[in-house]
Amino acid sequence: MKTLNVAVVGATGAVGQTMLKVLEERNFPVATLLPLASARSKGQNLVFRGETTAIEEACPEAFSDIDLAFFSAGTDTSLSLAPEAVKRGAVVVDNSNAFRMNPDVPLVVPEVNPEALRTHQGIIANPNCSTIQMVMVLKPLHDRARIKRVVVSTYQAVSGTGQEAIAELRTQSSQILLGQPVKPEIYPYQIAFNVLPHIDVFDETGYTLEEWKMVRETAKIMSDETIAITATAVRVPVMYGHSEAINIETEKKLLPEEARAILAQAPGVVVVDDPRENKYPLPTQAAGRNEVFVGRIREDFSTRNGLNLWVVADNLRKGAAYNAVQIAERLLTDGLL
Ligand code: NAP
Ligand code: 3JN
Repeated sequence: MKTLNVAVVGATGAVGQTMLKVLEERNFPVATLLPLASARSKGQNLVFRGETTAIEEACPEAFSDIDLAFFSAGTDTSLSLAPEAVKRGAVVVDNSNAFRMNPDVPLVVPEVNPEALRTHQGIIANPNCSTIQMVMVLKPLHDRARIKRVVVSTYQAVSGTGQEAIAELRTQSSQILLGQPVKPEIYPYQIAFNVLPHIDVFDETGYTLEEWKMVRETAKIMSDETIAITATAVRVPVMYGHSEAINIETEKKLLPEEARAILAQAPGVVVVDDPRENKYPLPTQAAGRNEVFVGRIREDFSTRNGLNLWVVADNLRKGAAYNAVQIAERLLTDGLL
């Protein structure tokens, strides 16, 4: 089996740390691992497959001997260093928004559009976490009944914002329970015991960039501009696991039991839908898992061909690191790396 020199850029972050775990769990054929981060982390150690490895500062020369680089250090780092890595012969799987809508860059969820990988020119983009878990459920239903419109509201965990936000929720929760004042630093308002209808930046339309990512990325991944999508992205005081309430209208009638049967067959999707037994997907149960969970599948009686669904996934795994490793696995098996 071919083994690869692998770099993880952003190795100290919430996504990067999950990436290392997933690479180990999947027994990915890593010959050598190069953990990269900012100058702040240079010289610190981390453990991969039981071996202590020193973190290096990400710079163009770091990619000289690298075959495959996973990027999870933000858009600016991807914009400046991903082309440098490609120039030096590496294939890049990028977790940021930097290249997602670039027509020359495949935007891939392996269960949905693996064929897009065939045309890659060195960089493959991993979609936004909220998009990934949504298209995992939409695609099989679209193939059967053609989705005309999607209305989605998200309930996104703080781990989507990174390590500092995880710490902020922990600190604020204990401060509030102890009756102490809280000082928001990462979010504009207190996140503990609160709900913020604000993820990423607002634009002149009144929508946030996170909401637009869900709209634009879904059209690209599903190769279909005809599906009307509108999104409201909300941050909730959950550590791990994004949830989504999704309403769809289809061209052909799809009964809840038909949708349930289609989704039960869909790779990477698990149906958890037995309301009489109080069984439905929960972020606490999705955390640490690679699958996308769907339940509360029910008819929308307010329209002719409508369905409501509740979809939950671990945002750091299927929403980021696991999807990225799946892309790399697929590149390997298809001889594209
Ligand atoms: P995080 O926990 O804050 O970690 C940020 C990581 O980036 C750290 O390893 C940090 O290194 C590194 N970094 C920051 N500036 C750098 C620089 N100039 N050069 C090299 N490394 C640098 O954030 P996260 O949650 O892991 O997210 C990281 C990025 O992944 C996000 O900005 C986003 O682009 C992407 N992401 C994608 C999804 C998705 O939906 N697919 C989800 C979450 C995040 P230090 O520790 O040295 O500062
Ligand atoms: O907030 C979340 O739940 C997901 C966050 C994703 C994210 C965070 C910072 C920068 C992204 C992303 O993946 O779109 C980015 C970015 O790359 O723009």
